[in-house]
Amino acid sequence: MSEIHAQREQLQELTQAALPEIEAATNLKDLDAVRVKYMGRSGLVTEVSKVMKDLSNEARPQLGQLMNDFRNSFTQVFDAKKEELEEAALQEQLASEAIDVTLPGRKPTIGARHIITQTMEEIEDLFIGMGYQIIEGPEVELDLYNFEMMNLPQNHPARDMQDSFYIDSEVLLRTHTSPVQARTMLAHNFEEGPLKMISPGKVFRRDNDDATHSHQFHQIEGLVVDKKITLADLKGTLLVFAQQLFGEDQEIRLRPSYFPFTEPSVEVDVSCFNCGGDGCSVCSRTGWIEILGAGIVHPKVLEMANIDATKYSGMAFGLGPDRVAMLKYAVEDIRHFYQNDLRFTRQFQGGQN
Ligand code: FA5
Repeated sequence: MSEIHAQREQLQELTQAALPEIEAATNLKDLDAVRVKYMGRSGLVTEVSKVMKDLSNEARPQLGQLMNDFRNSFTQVFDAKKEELEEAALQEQLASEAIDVTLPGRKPTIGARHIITQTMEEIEDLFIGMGYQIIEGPEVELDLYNFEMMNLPQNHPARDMQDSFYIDSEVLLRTHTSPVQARTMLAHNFEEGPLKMISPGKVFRRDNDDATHSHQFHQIEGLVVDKKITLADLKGTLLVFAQQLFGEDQEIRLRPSYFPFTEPSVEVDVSCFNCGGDGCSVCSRTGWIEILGAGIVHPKVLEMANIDATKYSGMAFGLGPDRVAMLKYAVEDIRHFYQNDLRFTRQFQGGQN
């Protein structure tokens, strides 16, 4: 009897057992378990090969050949089955991930520009059309620009009207956009032409919040410095502004007022959008609503910015776009703008993103 008779029989039995097991596997995991069982490092075929070291030189290659034959037939059937199961798994995955192209799409949520932003951009466009440039200034500002250079020295009583949030004794959150006037005047070269700018941005005051006051709100500063600027230029400009924003029939009214940085100073009212001037609850029965402060730039302010006040004069205004938006869209409480209530903000989407 041959030296490797037992191994030959074992391998035949393994072949007869392994091939049906491969065929019976229904998924890749079970199939791999069959491979490990027969061909793994401590699998059944390795067991058979353990006698190899005790065999004669003639028998050793013979057993090697038999084992190769087993491996070849195992691998052939195994690979075919693996391919078949992989294809089936792929088909299953494709079927489960199928996209129904006839389903309606999911609409992405698209935000829109806030109504205050829209209002400010409308005002900016209007002044750009009149030849103004837009200049922005810092929200954290020096006392020097916010007050001193606006002719509001330390301990000036008018500082009380703009109580602020101080960072330290020199630095504060700006209380108005007027400091941009000082910064721009200092930087302007009049040999290149007159100065015409607006400056939109956020301002902060230690005001108690109510229907028309917020501790953080917006202003748009306007400043023109040239030769022979008068109150007539200011009135004409503000009338164009009011009529473009609120309608051709809009009238404006200038009332004497006081700001330390303008002389004379005025408060500007527009006729009430709600009653057209007859008097109603929106305008406290006066027919008018205040939207901005303005005036002729005080000569001291020009001089502090190194501008010769005997040669040049200026007009300035500071308007509140929050109040403008309240008037334009009949919003009865300024706090609505800042509460992020989607039922409110969605009313102003108007297709503008
Ligand atoms: C000023 O702030 C001046 N700097 C405006 C100015 C500029 C005058 C240039 C002359 C020349 P006043 O404090 O009045 O002025 O504010 C201007 C506008 O800001 C007001 O008409 C109003 O529309 C708005 N405003 C003021 N306080 C608040 C507040 N707490 N909440 C919302 N809007 C406000």
